[in-house]
Amino acid sequence: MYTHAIARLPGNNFSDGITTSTLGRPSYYLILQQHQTYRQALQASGLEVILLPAEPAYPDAYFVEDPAIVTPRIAVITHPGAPSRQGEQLSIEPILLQYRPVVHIDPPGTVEGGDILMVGNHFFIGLSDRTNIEGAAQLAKLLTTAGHTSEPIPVASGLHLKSSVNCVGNDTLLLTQALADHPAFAGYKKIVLDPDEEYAANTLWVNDTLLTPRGFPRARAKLSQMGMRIIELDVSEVQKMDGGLTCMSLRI
Ligand code: CIR
Repeated sequence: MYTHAIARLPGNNFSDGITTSTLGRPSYYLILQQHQTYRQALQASGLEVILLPAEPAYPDAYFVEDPAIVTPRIAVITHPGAPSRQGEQLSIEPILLQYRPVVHIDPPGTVEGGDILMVGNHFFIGLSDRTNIEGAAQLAKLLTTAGHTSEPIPVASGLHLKSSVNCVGNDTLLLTQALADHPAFAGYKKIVLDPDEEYAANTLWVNDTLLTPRGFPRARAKLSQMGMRIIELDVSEVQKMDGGLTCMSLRI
């Protein structure tokens, strides 16, 4: 069971962050509201939320999932692959030191937490524009030392691995059609998303609750088979910045 979540307020320059989206200019007023509702959903899922102040030098820093990876045994401080995000990890480290032994990814290795999918004791390490082979190799070694297993998997579409696949409990993966037949996921139960609802792949499982983006009714209906409480959240402004529900917290 998770007990805590680290989150960070979006800054008023959050729209200067990296995005490939064509959904329009995001609203600061709305993202603050959406972030607050997200924190309330984490609290309703049983977590104490540790809220960090915005980091004006890093407009993407509220996507706290990327500069660190927390496992039940260790916290890995990453070296993010996006140059504008390198440095976000510095203010996360002192907080994680209170909860886990901390280890590091060092350059030229790059890793972003959005590429790291934990399923029980096993970790899928997405190889993407943000997570390179050197970073993945460093991470695999750190995970092995901590008693975890891992394997690399290429990210063929989307920003990060977890843009397309997440674990929603009970050895079940919620994933896109493109990943449904991937041999790496052969041993798992699967919920496959409709092509026009792929954004819902970024659903966050927290204890006995699933936090899922609002506006994807067929995904929601499929998720109901998990027998968990489902909280739908409007993350329209987060999506405009290429982010989603998993990205905005580190669960501990
Ligand atoms: C970026 O491009 O780095 C941010 N605008 C979005 C990061 C989203 N993070 C995630 O999926 N873990």
